[in-house]
Amino acid sequence: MSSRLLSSLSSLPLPPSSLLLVLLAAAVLVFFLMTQRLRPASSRPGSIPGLPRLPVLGSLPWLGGGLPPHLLFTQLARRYGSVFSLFLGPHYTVVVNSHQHAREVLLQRGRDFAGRPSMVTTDLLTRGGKDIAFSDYTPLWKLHRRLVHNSFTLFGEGTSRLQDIVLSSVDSLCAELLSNGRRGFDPCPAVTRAVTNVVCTLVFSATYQPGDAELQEVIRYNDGIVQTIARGGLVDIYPWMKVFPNRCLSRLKDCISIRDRLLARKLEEHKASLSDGDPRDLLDALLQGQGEETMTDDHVLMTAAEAFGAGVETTSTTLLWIVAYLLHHPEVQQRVQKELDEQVGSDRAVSVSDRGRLPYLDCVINEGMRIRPVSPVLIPHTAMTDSSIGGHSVSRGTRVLVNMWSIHHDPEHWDKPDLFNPDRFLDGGGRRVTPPCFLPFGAGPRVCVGESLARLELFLFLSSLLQRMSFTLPRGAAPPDLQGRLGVVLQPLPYKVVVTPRAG
Ligand code: PLO
Repeated sequence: MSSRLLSSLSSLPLPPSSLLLVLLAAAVLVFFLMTQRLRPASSRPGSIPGLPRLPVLGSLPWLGGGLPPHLLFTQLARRYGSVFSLFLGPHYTVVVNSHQHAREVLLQRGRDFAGRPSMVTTDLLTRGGKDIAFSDYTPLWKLHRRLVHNSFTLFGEGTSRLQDIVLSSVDSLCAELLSNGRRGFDPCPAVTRAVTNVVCTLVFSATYQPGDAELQEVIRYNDGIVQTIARGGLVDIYPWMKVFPNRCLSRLKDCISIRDRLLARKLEEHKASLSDGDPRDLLDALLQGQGEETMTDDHVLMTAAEAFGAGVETTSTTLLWIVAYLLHHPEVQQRVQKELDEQVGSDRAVSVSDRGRLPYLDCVINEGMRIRPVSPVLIPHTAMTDSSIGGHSVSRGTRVLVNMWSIHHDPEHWDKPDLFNPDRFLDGGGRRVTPPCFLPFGAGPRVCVGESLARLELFLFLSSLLQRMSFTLPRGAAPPDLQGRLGVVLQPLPYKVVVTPRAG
């Protein structure tokens, strides 16, 4: 989240009234400057080296320059060391850039650092933390998370539910992609629609035809949240700014109320037709598991909304990154297709049980998530007790940012980290290996609750697509830009493909 806080700082999208306030703050600051010397972020002996800071603004003036946060932090780590500190406005924040320290924060002392800071935009999104991803660590959260996890297993591995849903959606996705003929087109809308459809079926049993009005509404409000939650930046650092008119914040509120109307309708429909039998979808499973006092309707709704949002944004983005890399590396695409031809053939659909036989495809998915992690800086953690990182003491309330980007591009652990090379996930004997510095879903108590569902979905989508079609560049077109754009997730810039059916 705070990736976006920072990225928005370079452009300072402020309404005039806030601008006035910032100017005032700047005046106060000049006064302080004249009376005080710059202090580094933390000047106690043994403490974490860090950026300088000013009153009110903290280290923000040193974070400009237009680089997105994951790259900026990677650069700062070269200067200050792999663990460094800074002040985001008034908030003392430690940035962790190596996998050893990330493991300390996420795993070894995972409980100490399992808290979440409260932020204006995410509090709005989640009705004050009644979700899983952004909510603080409490006994109720643990219970809630366990329930969600159990509900997910009803659809994931060991069942054919997800497979049936993905495969029926892939059919229409293939038809849609192939309908473009030899013309180059942007695959993003079709892929997003297909993934949205799968997630809607999973969460509320809704399946939509292309062009369905409700589906369009869902896509539109989700898009609005993605764009605004990525821009409310300063409000999340200085919560008092929410009292000033803010275009992004009001758009976010509008989208949230559209979402809420839709969700409330789904909830009522589900409650009216709920039975004790097998849950039809995630919403049923949550309602059935709802203990009277603890899990309120708000919790159920926020969980469903979040499962939906996370499911759509992360999966579609990962698929689009992988396709972008396949356009750069046609030899990788051919090798995946060769594996598919040998292990599955073209007469039947790929199934979950083929996964063990398709190691190279798995490596391609892993390499996609390594080289372009959808969450290059994980959602901020906070220290719930006094603790330590790398032998430095860290006091309660400290915010901790884990820079997954620098961990996934660390040249000490990855040979040529900028090269897309799925073979790095195979050992000499062709067996799959998972290096310790590969953590695309985070780790520990806050690890992504949808990890196995996500892996399964990526596998089913990608295998079915590559079994039936090939992706190539339009004639004369340059291969896709791989820099990406950081919003709520790291997305590829739009690019064009030509899709050709495979024989068989
Ligand atoms: C995406 C837009 C939705 O409308 C709301 C939503 C819920 C959960 C968020 C997701 C958004 C973006 C990706 C996030 C996910 C929770 C975990 C995931 C942040 C904002 C990542 C990548 O950490």
